[in-house]
Amino acid sequence: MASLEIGNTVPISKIPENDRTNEMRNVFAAIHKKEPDFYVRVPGRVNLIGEHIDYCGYSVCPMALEQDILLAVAIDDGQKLILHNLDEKFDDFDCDIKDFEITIGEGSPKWYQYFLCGVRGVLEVLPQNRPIKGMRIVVSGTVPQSAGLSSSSALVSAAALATSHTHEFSMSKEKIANLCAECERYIGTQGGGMDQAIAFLATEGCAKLIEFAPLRSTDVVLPSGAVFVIAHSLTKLNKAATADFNCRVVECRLAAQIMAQKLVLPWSEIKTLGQLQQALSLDLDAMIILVKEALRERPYSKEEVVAELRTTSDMLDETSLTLNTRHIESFKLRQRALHVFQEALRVKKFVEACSNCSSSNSLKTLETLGRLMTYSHVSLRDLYECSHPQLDSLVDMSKEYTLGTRLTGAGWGGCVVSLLLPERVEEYVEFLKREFYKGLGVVDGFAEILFSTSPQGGACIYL
Ligand code: ADP
Ligand code: NG1
Ligand code: MG
Repeated sequence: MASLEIGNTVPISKIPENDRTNEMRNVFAAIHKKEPDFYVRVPGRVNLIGEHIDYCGYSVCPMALEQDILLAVAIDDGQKLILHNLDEKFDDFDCDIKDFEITIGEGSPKWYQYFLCGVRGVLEVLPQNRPIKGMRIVVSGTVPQSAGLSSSSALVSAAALATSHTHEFSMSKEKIANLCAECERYIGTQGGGMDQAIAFLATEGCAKLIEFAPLRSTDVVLPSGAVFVIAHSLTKLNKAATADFNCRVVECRLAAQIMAQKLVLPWSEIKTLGQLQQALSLDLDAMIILVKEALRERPYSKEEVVAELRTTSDMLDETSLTLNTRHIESFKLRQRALHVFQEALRVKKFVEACSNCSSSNSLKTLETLGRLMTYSHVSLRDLYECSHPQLDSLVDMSKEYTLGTRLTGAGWGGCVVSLLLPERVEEYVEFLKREFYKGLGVVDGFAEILFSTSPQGGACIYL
């Protein structure tokens, strides 16, 4: 479909007519007695390789999914934000758009709090004299939730895009992606920005190498015979409901800071392993050797970290920990840092293999990519400890049919992504239905939990 793209901003095109958009229009009309003014679409993503390294400053290689968050939006002069979700498990919500709090308590945040993160992010950067407008919104989401396919960022980013379009405040894709990465942190997780970046910067037909600080994206053309299949382990984790995610962010930070201290660098200025590498001007192989020399295998107690850094517990809370990780007493540093540097190397090799691929070496290339994906999973399971027995079981069962399989997204449940040759897809899917899902009592509804996928485009606005 022809689209109007001004510079590097989110494209605007005509709303596609299909059952879903018709349902949204009808529900919207039934509730609000009028048509939406515009729609916003933001996709979920599958990360092919580069897991848990974006928040350390390292590049990742995701692609956008067909599954997305779609919003129908009408601008509301009454300055109210009124939300309705087509999924009945999500309650209606409304508030004054100029006066709301995002207070995150125990357990999973409420769904609308993700939405409010995106609204807040844009309102914070609106020019002072811009009148604030309300929005009436109907939400339809098809990204599996808490499954590592980035439903949270699709929702936060859709909310931000709706708010910016309502206020005629257009930003470059990079700017709004960075803004969404920042404002999703109001939910409590200290993510790195991969999800919001691919949500805005994806283009149909290729995966992306996403680099950070400054945010950049480069096409990664996948070998022509590559098919990616996503399989849900039927376990889930809401990443903001526990301290697991932030604990890993903090372990990487402490690893960087203790290594910095040992090398007589100003450790409190170093927040990520990437910053440490930059300060040392070493390559990734040298960083791996350094980790093995500087950090021991046995976990560090908080007391030991404090002693290594010649600081106090209160100071450590301030410089290095998040609110929800201050109670943690044991940190694995060597394992987490090794995963990060080795995974960063795997991303480089994955992208290099794709760019060196030609018709004469495409099978060899696919085997290389699959091997890198499998090694990535082993590292996430053993060094990073963010897998789940059901993910591991899916990975093990997939070996016979796929070139490589790994957990995707943050883990602790959720989905695996497999690389396959086209001729093996059907038998693999049938095998999983029979040998994995049937044993768990699932015999239908596979469209949402077991599907092949190809790289889709990024966020857009429909009129
Ligand atoms: P993910 O791996 O999918 O990003 P998260 O734990 O980060 O998982 O976020 C999942 C949360 O995002 C859900 O519990 C819900 O609050 C919110 N969410 C995602 N999709 C939707 C949707 N379609 N409607 C409402 N809330 C959603
Ligand atoms: P998911 O699993 O989609 O919530 C999270 C982070 C990413 C990245 C991956 C692990 C957020 C919003 N997303 O994704 O930044 O760190 O885990 O590679 O925090
Ligand atoms: Mg998420």
